[in-house]
Amino acid sequence: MTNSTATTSTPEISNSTLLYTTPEISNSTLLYPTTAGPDFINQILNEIPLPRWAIYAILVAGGLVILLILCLCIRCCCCKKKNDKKKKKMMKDQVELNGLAGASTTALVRSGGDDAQYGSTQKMRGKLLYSLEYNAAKTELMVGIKQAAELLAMDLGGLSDPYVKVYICPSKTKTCETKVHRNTLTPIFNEVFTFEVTKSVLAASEVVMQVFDFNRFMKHHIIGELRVDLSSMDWNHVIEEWQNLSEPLKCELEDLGEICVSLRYVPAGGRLTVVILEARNLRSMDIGGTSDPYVKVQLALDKRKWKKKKTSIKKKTLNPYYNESFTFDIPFDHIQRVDLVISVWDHDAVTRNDAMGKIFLGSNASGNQLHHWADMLANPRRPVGQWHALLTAAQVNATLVLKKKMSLSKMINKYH
Ligand SMILES: [Ca+2]
Ligand SMILES: [Ca+2]
Repeated sequence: MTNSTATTSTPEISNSTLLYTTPEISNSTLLYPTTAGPDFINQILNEIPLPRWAIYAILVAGGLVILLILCLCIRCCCCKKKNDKKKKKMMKDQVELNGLAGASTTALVRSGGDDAQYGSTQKMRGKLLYSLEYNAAKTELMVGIKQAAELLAMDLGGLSDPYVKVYICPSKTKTCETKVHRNTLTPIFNEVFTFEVTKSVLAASEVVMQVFDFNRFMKHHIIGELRVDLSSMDWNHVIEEWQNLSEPLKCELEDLGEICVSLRYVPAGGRLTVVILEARNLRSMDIGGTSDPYVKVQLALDKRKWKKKKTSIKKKTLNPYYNESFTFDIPFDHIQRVDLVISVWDHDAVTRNDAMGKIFLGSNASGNQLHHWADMLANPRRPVGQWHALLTAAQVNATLVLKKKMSLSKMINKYH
């Protein structure tokens, strides 16, 4: 019973209350938004204590601001995409330029991983055709470097940039180099180098011919070498033969370190700018395994000492960074008569400064040094940078014998 009354009474109560209350509530709140939108907005607008025109103006301005922000966002996105594309293109161009490392026009673009030594475990290093001739009357030995073949590839492209270094052992007073032949494994050199050697010294000597791979911004790697014993030669006729290159004797690779130099010549103004950039793997000259290196930049005119400048001293380092620039006035008609001598010295406060290595560039130079000088002349106004392996002062002095400095009065008479 209770159940039935409960069920019957519930609808009544609910009907009476719900039906009665809902219209009232809906009249005031629920029905307005759905059926009378503009009135509702009007009501809101009426509650704002501002004239209508001001409200409309604010709304329009707000809309414009939102539109403007949207436009700006879209533009930013587009610009970013464009910049990304540009960056990618620049990086691609850079990589392409690096690929050309060594081409004189892109000399200042540092080549990162252009070259790499690989295949060094291979037995075949290539072969070299050389000639030997001795002139007893003149006590001169002529070493001809004719050509090489089947050389080992040292660069990533599967090629090498070979040149040959020639010297007589054990005297080693003079080192000669052929020109660099780029991107080839079969270079034809056809160069002859003359060494002054007495017959008795000749009988106790050997000629060393080392084939190197040139790299503009990296260490030059040795491809292979030939050592020919001169003691038992029949000098009655010219010797000419092919021989296979062998692995270089490790103990004889005298490494004095390297120096990076940039050269720039402006013919119109007659100005030569030499920038001593940096050196690396220098020899230690002091106790403690370091040195205090500085670099001397010397100019010679007609093989006579002319002008001289020095970098600062870098204390306790074997890899000094200088980036110091020196400018010399050299008229265009003098430039072919100039030799540029660059030497690295260890500074000592108490004892005499020691020579650590030397090179010279100019039209009298050979190999890499001549190559760099020629590159500078071929690219006027453009700085051309290159690494050079340092030689001993004795080696350089034997090739480039400089006379004493010219007196000022003589110089004035000669050039004015
Ligand atoms: Ca190379
Ligand atoms: Ca020192």
